[in-house]
Amino acid sequence: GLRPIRSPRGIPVLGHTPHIPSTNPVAYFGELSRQFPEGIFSMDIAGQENVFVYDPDLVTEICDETRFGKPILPPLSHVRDYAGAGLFTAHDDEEAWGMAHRVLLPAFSQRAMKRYFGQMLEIAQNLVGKWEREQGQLVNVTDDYTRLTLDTIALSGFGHRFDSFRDEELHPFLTALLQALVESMRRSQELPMMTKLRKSDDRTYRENIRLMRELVEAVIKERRQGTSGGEDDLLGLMLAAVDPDTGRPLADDNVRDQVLTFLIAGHETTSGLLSFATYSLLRNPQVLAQAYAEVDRMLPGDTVPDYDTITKLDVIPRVLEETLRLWAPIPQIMKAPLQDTLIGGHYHLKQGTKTNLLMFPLHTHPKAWERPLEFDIDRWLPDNRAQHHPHAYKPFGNGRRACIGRQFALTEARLALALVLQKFKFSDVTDYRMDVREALTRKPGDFEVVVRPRHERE
Ligand code: MNH
Repeated sequence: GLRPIRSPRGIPVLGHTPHIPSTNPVAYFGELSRQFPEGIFSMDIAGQENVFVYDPDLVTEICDETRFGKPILPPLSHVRDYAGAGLFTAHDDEEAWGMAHRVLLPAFSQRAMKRYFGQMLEIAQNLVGKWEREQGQLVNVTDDYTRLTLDTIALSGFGHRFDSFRDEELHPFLTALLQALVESMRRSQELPMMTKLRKSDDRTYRENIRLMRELVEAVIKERRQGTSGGEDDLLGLMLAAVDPDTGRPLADDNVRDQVLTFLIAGHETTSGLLSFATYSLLRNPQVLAQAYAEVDRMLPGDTVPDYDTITKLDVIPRVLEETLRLWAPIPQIMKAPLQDTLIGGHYHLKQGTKTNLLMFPLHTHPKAWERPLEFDIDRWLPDNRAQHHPHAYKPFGNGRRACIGRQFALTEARLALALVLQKFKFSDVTDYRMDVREALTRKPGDFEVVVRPRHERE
C-alpha cells in the first residue's frame, strides 16, 4: 500500500525554510538523511515540497528517463539569469538544448581530448611554475586549481587567455561568478517576496551578471575578428557548425550563453575535484605513496607527459573516482516525475515534484558500499567495479542530461595531478580541517599547504 514520505519536524506556515542554514544547505540535508534510513524524506522549502532521495534502488527509479526529467527550478532557474539557455540550464524539451547537444557532443568524445591536450599541458605547467616560485611557502591549493581549470577551459575551449597565474588576485570574472552563484542559491531558499526586499543585493547581482556577459562577448568578438584560436575548438564549432536535425546554426545569443555556461561548468567542479583529491591524498599516505610510485614509473625525472601516457595511468584515475564518491563537487541534482508516479512501490510523487538526488548519502549508502567512509581506491579495480550497484554512483549526473564535459574534466585532472605529483611534496603545516564551502558546487575553503620540489634541480 501507500506509505507517507516522512519529514523532519517543521513550523506551521513557514514549513522547514527557517531551519535551513544559509551556508552549506546540502550538508544539512545530508545530516538529516541519517534520520531517514528508508532513503527518502521530504521538506517544505519556500512553500514547495522537496523530496530527497538516496536509497540506491529508489535512485534507480529516479534515473529512469522515461519517468523523470530534469526540471529547471530554483536554484537552476536563477542560474538561468546568466547561463540562459546554455546546456546546463536549458529545459529538456527546449530546442536550443538539442541543437547545442548535437553540435557539441563530438567535441567531448574521448578521441577529441587529444586536441585539447597541448593547451591543458601548457596551463598545468603554469601551475607548476607558480608552485616552484613559491616553494617553501603556504599556497592556497583550491585557488590555484581554480586558476588552472578556468585558464584551461578558456584556452582549450575558446582560445582565450585569462593568464590567472600572473595575478595575485583571482580574476574579476571569478569574484562575479562566485557572488552570482551564492545569490542564486540564496534566492532558492527564500520566498520571492524576501528577494524583492533585498534591493542592493539585486543591484550587485545584476552588475555581476553584466560583468560576466561582457567578458564573454569580448571573447566571442576576439574570435570573430580572427585574433584568437583555431576553428576546431568549442567556440569555432559553435560559430560554424550547422545542427544536422534542424539545418540551422546556433543563434548568437545562444553561443554567448554556451560560452558562459562552459566557463562556469568547465572550471568550478574540476577545481573542487582536484582540491578534494589533494586533500584525500594527504589524509591517506599509503595511497599517496602509490600515486608517487605511479608517476615515478610512468613519468620518470622531468619527463613531460604526453596524451598516451595520461590515458595509461591507473592509480591517479582511481584516486579521482574515489574522491568523486566521497567529495562529489556537485552535491545534489534535481529530477522531477513526468507524471504522477509511485517509487519503491509505495511512495507517491505528484508530477513535477522536486526530487533531489543527494550525492553523499547515495555514495555512502550501506546497501551499495562496504566501509562507506573509507577512502579505498581498490573499489575501482575492474573486478570490484563490476560488483557495484549500478545506480549508487552519480558524480556526473544521469542520462542525456549527464555531464558532457566528463572526459574533459578527467583528462585535465589526471594530467594536473600527475604533473603536480611528479614535481612536488606537500606539508600540511596548518593541520588543515576540512571546511567545505557550498555554492552551486562545493570546494574546500582556505585549504593551504606548503609545497616543495621533490627533486633538486641540477
Ligand atoms: Mn559537468 C552537467 C558534474 C566537469 C560541462 N556536470 C553536469 C552534471 C553534473 C556534472 C552532476 C549534471 C547536472 C544536473 O543534472 O543538473 N561536471 C561535473 C563534475 C565535473 C564536471 C563532477 C568535474 C569533475 N562539466 C565539467 C566540465 C565541463 C562540464 C569540465 C565542460 C568542459 N556539465 C557540463 C555541462 C553540463 C554538465 C555543459 C550540462 C549538460 C546538459 O545538461 O546537457
